[in-house]
Amino acid sequence: PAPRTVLLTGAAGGVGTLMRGLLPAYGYTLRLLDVRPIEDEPDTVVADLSDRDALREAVRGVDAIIHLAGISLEAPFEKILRANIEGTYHLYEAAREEGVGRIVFASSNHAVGFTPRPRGDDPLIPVDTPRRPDTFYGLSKCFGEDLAQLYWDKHGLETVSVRIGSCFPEPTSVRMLSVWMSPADGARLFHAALTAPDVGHTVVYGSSANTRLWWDLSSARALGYEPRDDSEPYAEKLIAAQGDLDEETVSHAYLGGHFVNDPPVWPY
Ligand code: NAI
Ligand code: 15L
Repeated sequence: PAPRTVLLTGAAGGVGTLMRGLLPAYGYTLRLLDVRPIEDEPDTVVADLSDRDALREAVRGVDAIIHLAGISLEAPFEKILRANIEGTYHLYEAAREEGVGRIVFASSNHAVGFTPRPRGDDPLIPVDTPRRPDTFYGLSKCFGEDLAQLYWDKHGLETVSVRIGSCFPEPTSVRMLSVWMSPADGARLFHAALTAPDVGHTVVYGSSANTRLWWDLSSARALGYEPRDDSEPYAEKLIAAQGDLDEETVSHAYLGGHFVNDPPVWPY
């Protein structure tokens, strides 16, 4: 049966807030979890990913989990270790113990951020390109994908790992013209990831059908995802303001953009 009750971790964050607005229209009842309380959402489980008892209670009875919680930028290794590596492990253990069948894991393009971006007629980057994290943050997403594979092979817990590009209301940089995932397409992709049959552990890129796309969306489309948005209408204005990507600038050379040399740092 299609999942109906879904635990959304990281529900107070940017993507979590967007998905709280969009996913109920697909028929889901959302249970929310975050270390930060959410205004007007009194039923949020306010808990840290290190709190195994709280996680176990939060996952009890849900059909699936969308796991967004964690540090979403670069940070000292010890912080990444606690929130993203140990935290994701604790969530998977809670899901296994409570018999949850599927997790949609918010991986990131930064798991492959040191992959040179395609230029000219280069082929799109496939989903099985060797992982080349650009930060400790990206490294933690590599760990999450491997953890997901282990829990599928060993415990039959399914995961779709979504290497999200940039999920924001609008693209705000020239790089984002290639990697943008509109919120509406994000909801379409999460819905496909929750409902496609027999996913085992599947890795997909998460973006809209951008004219300037860098990676191959075929594994996402195989889940039934049909993106409807394209960043191209934003191109002229962004390029006029920022200049086009060039051949010399390091932060223009790789999928991960400025994460390779000047990553934004987690402020907490
Ligand atoms: P965000 O930083 O806005 O939200 C993350 C949320 O997780 C926050 O509300 C935070 O309070 C919560 N959190 C952090 N540590 C926690 C802990 N130890 N226990 C419980 N909750 C904790 O990030 P955003 O942009 O919403 O991203 C969501 C997820 O998607 C993240 O895992 C991020 O790495 C991933 N992602 C996001 C992209 C984007 O374009 N926004 C791109 C690629 C990946
Ligand atoms: C990410 O993984 C970050 O969580 C998000 O804040 C954006 O910076 C995004 O990647 C990106 O690559 O633009």
